[in-house]
Amino acid sequence: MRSISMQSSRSAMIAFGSSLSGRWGDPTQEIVQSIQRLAETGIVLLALSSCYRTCPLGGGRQARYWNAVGLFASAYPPYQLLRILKRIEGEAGRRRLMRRWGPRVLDLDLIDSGARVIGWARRTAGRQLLVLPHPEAHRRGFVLRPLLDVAPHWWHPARGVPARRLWQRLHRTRGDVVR
Ligand code: A4P
Ligand code: MG
Repeated sequence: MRSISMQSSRSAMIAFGSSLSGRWGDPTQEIVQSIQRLAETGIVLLALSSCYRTCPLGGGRQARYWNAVGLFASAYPPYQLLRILKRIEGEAGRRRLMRRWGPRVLDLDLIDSGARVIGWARRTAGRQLLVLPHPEAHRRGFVLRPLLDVAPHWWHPARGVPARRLWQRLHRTRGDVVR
């Protein structure tokens, strides 16, 4: 596993989620192909977590998700990274549905970029273009569990709490991640 300091402005942590097949194949193929697209853009994978089978967060009957987290090196500033992630979601065939947290071909969330804190002071003011760390990451086992595979010493930059403690707290109350 190659490594990078999480404080480095070049480090980026990306969470992958998929519950539907798309243009590139089944959910795990969607994730693998998206990593290939990131590499073509110069966003280089340093470490990839296991792929976890997870219970869906969101309403209605839905298939389980596949989730993973990757640690990357990239020269892009965070807004540009987010734009690239949205473009790749589109290339994978993701369509925007009205329903929030509905099933999806590919979801690419920027969890961390160089330990920057962006948008947390105004978090209650509705959806924002970019919030860093991702505003829900600390509440989600399907992000925290794979994140610990690639960055076991990661601290949440806005909350000042280690990922391991966030995960332990969550795991005690829910147990929503299945390998
Ligand atoms: N946005 C702000 N900050 C960020 C960031 N750090 N990373 C904005 C990514 N996006 C960020 O996201 C909505 C808006 O958030 C974007 O316009 C972006 O500018 P989206 O990906 O366009 O839409 P979404 O994903 O449907 O909405 P949302 O609320 O972000 O959903 P999530 O949080 O991505 O969750 N269950 C399991 N088991 N596993 C999953 O992976 N995923 C979801 C979706 C629901 N249930 C799941 C899973
Ligand atoms: Mg998303």
